[in-house]
Amino acid sequence: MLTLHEFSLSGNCHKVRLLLSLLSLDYQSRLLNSAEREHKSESFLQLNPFGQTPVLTDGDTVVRDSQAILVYLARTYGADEWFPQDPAKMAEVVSWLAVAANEIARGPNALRLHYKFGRAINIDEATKITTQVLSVLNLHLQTRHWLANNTLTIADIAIYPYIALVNEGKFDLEPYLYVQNWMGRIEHLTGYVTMPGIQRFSD
Ligand SMILES: N[C@@H](CCC(=O)N[C@@H](CS)C(=O)NCC(=O)O)C(=O)O
Repeated sequence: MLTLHEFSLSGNCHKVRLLLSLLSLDYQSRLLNSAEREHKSESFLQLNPFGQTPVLTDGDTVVRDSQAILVYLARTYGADEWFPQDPAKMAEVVSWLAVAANEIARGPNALRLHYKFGRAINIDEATKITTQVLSVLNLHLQTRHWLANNTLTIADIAIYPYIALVNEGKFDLEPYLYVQNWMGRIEHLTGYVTMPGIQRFSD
């Protein structure tokens, strides 16, 4: 049985929920109590010594980190396209997973952590990174439907949640038309699931 150890308001957890749903996989949710700092408890640190969600368990297999979980689910349960074995195609997907772990985390995610949850951050720096990553995404998506390999992959799933939640970070997506169109395409996928705070661009 798949178990997702998660926070309900986490975009990193949401990307896993989204892929689980798109792949029609049954799983149980194990919601952690952040107020009681359950993610820093002895038992949870056994699963992830960094004390962070999401963690996925699949029988005896334990996978921490949202990007790693997407890779695991795609290769174990999905069609090859989700995370292709062809080296060049795989590298293209990984290049976007790296953006999710770096620029998205330091930009859109940081702004939301500040404005929604009160985290102290460098607002100018996070705004600059967010503006840059959205400009790159918008240009990239001007001539493409999906981020990598001209098909839906875990790159799209890894990048989507914190872009769709960036309005909670007081950042306006209005100038980024091609990003909006891409978000609309994701919202139309069979099995798409949303979460509180997500801004939708489909009708
Ligand atoms: N690189 C990790 C980041 C995970 C992360 O920052 N998780 C947050 C929730 S979105 C968390 O558990 N924060 C609690 C903490 O760091 O103490 C991933 O992508 O899974």
